Amino acid sequence: MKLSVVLSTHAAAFQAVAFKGDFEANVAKIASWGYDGVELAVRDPAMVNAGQLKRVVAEHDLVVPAIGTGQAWGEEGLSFTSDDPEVRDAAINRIASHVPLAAHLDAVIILGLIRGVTPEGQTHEQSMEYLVEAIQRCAEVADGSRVRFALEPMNRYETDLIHTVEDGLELIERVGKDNFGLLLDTFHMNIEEPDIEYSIQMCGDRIFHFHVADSNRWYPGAGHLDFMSILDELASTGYRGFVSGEFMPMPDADTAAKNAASFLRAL
Ligand code: LER
Ligand code: MN
Repeated sequence: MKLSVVLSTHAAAFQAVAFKGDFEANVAKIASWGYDGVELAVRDPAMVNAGQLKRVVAEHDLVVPAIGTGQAWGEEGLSFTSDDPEVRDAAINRIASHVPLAAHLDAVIILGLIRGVTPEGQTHEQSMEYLVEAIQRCAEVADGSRVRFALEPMNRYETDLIHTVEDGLELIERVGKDNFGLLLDTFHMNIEEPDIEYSIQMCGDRIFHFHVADSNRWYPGAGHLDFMSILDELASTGYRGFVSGEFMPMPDADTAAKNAASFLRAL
């Protein structure tokens, strides 16, 4: 099992990003705890130096399995499903601008909060149409490259759009692109999936990335999810990607990341 943890390249407001701040020092610490990779939360690729970033990560024998994009929603309000066409275009262009960075790092591009929420006065179906079109346009930008996109089903308190694997698989059908799949997150699954293991099985080879946090969104081992069973099921789908820690910095970021690595390695 390859392990990574989420690291923000800039200070971020999103609480479940354990590490923010000094990039190089954080990469060194994460490597020292036995991780194989760092998942990067990048608000805007124009703000990062891709070559330097890859060098720092490689110096610590790490790779970047995935790039999170949700800060563009959290901090700038960019959304695939806005009722303002300029905002939708800006969101699509921002995600498209991640493609060269993702190609450089061989990383999956995460589509999480960038899908937005249905605005007042807009129908759910209209949002779904915008969402399908936005993903198709992004996927086309990456045509001919190895870059893939993973949409994350998320719990009902964060968005009204795509809560479960079943919703995600329907969306995959509508989008109709091979480079589009799902990111499953045990925190969201614990809230929304009728049966976590069954949903993992259903998603099968469309699992492009995997987030772990426990039931309380602390590090795995700090709550009541059955990670032995969940990770067994994940392995049985043939998934050979990263299991990536996305949890609260509780009691603090270092303790959380160290405990997550030792708990998951012991399994
Ligand atoms: C992002 O990966 C995530 O899981 C969301 O809960 C962000 O708000
Ligand atoms: Mn997540």
